[in-house]
Formats: sequence, C-alpha cells, structure tokens
Amino acid sequence: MSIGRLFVKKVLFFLTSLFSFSGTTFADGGPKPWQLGFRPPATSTMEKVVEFHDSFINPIIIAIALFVIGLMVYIIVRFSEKNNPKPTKTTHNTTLEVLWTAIPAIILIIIAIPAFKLLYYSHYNPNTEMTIKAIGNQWYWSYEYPDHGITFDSNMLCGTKEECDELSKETGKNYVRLLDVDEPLVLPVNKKIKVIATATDVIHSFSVSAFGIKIDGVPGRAQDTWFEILKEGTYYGQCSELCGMLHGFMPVMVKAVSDSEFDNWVQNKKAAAKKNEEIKKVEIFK
Ligand SMILES: [Cu+2]
Repeated sequence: MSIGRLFVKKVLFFLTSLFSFSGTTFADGGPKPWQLGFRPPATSTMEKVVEFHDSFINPIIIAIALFVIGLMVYIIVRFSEKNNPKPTKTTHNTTLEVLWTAIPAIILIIIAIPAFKLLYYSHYNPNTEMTIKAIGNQWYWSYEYPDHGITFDSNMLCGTKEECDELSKETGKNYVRLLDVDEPLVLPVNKKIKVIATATDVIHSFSVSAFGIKIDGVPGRAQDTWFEILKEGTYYGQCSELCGMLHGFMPVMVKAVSDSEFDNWVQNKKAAAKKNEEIKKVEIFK
C-alpha cells in the first residue's frame, strides 16, 4: 500500500472512531465530534478544573498568543528588506532582556498560586466518607471496598464494533466499544470518596476524565486522591499509564447511583460472595 493511501486510511479510521460514540449514552455527554473544550464536569474537583481553565488559563494563553503573533507580524513588515534597507548592528539591550525574563516569570507565579491551591484541593480531603482501592493488573482493574468487605475484578467486555454488536444481540443491551466492563465500579453520589491506587505488576494509572482525577497505581506503593460525584449515571475512564501490550483494554467504568441503590448493590455483592465461598467449601470437602 502506498504511503498516501495508508495516510487516507488512517485519517478515515480516526474520523470513524470519533463518530463511533454517537448514539450511546454517557452520563457526562461523552466525547463529541469536533469537541474542543472539556466534557461537562461530574465532580466538584472537575468543576474547579474547568472554571480554572476557562476563566483564567485560557484567557492568558489567548492574550499571549495574540501578542506574540502581533509582534511577529509587526517585525516581518517593519523590518523587511524593503522597509528597513539598512539594519542596525544592535545585539544587546539590557532593559529589554531583563523585561522579557521578568515578565514571563511573574506570569508563571501568578498562574502557580491558584494552580497549587487547586492541586491541593483535588488531592487532599480529610473529610472523606468512604474508601475504595483501585488495583491495576496487566490488564484489568481490581477494586476493593475496605469499608464494605467487597473485592472484585473488572474486565473489558468488547474491543471491536463486531464484538459489541454480537454481545448486544445476545443480551439486548448496548455496549460502548473499549469502555464497557463486566463489573463496573458502583459508587454512591454526593459522598466524598477516597481512592487508593496501587498495582500488582507495572505502573498503571486510574483516571476518569469527568471526575478530574488521574492517579498512578505504583506497585508497592499506595497513593490516594478523592472525588464527590454530583450526578447519577455511567462514567468512563481509561488506564492512563503505558502499561504493556493491552494497555488500551483496561477501562474504568463507574456507575454512580443513589444511596439506597448503593446499599442494595452492597447487599447483593456480599450475598453472592458468601454463596461462592460456600460452593468453594463444598468443593474442598468433596
Ligand atoms: Cu494499565
């Protein structure tokens, strides 16, 4: 295949993958074709991140970009060979050099102060109400609920459109390619939840973009962050640290539910675990 045709094929693949999400229901709206900004935030952390970006960082970026473009256009016109046939031999200007070092440094400090505040807010909360543990494995997530005594693995359901279609035919449900899992992380809304991330083999990263969290799961270490989901629904994330061959196939799927639904789910999970334990015991005695 020629390079040109390969390029066209790659672009087409990219475009179809952009549109392949349409029709499925994400609680946070999901990614949209030609989307530029963030998706709607689902936690107080992400609300603050979006606010910080939209009303603080972005205006600064746009102002600097316009200033630099304007300066370049001015220089190109004003100092062209036609308009400035005899260039000066100036090489240094102390005032200018001090200014173009000091002004960017001051801008960075102005950005750093609210950025550090937000970083601290998003990583530390002493008032969390429950804890979950996300353990990265090659290549699936295991979840533990230490407060409720629940542990389970979460595996991706379908990786290609054909696989998802086939599964849909069998079960009558719709599945999101590369994102739906057999056992989602079920969590209550309006609760401050601490996530402890770790891993068993290599470094993974637990991340859900609508929650504004991304935390590395490092073998032998436990790192934590927190979030509070504001709206019920299904949210998706992906492992965000290159962790090997199937790195793209270990999604995070979170089902945010009401308190009572969460309690029901906990009871069902516990009952199922007890049943499994009994079956195991019977098998051992056989
Ligand atoms: Cu991973």
